[in-house]
Amino acid sequence: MRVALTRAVSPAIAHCELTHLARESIDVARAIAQHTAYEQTLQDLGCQVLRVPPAPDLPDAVFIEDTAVVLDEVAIATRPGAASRRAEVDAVAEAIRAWRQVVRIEAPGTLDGGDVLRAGRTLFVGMSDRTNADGIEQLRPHVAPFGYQVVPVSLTGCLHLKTGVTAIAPDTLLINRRWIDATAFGDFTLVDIDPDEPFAANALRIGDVVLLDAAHERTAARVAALGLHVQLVDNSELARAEGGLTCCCVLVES
Ligand code: CIR
Repeated sequence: MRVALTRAVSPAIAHCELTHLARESIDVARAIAQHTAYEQTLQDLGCQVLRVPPAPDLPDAVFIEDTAVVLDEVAIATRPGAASRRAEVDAVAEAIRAWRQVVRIEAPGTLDGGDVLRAGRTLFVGMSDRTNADGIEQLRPHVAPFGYQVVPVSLTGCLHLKTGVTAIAPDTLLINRRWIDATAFGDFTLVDIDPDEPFAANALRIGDVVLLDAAHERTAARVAALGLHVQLVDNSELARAEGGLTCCCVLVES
């Protein structure tokens, strides 16, 4: 069974962290409705959706992906690069303990889950403003016993690695090469996003279905043309908080 951990949209989301976007007003009711529809989509695709207890005082808590990296063998509770987000971690780690041993990234290391892209036994890790070298070095010994290699990736102009590259099939990555250094991905087929849709590379793959933000229909057409099964999800409000589709769940194969 596949569990998708999610967390409610905070009523304080207007105070979210923003790095590369200008602050725009967020329609909280609409954000909640879109998030509920996203959870329903995950459920329709066979996930058991479980909500971690809400954290109304933590504006970015809905972006649960950043708090944990869950592998088949172990889970890593992160230490987010934004200090305002560190209090999000404990409740998520506690929930994950039902399925996995949980290890932690400790200070001075920082690591955001949005910077960790798993592809087979490789963990590509974005060297972003949120994830530092110490966090990456702490990750290595946590995962090496299970055969994972950690490969740091340079990025510029976007928040996290997965803002600019995600897997849409086992050997295929969807990428924005303006933001992500593609040289790390030599063994993969790379599919470029439509250049007019810079945020389109954040795809969430559930089984054989590729979820994409409905705002990125040109990129969706490119992915569908590969013969992949694409489904569109409306994410207009959380996109204003610099969040994409991967950010709002932590998947646990149980
Ligand atoms: C932040 O800046 O931390 C949030 N406003 C957005 C986090 C998005 N998470 C992700 O890309 N994994």
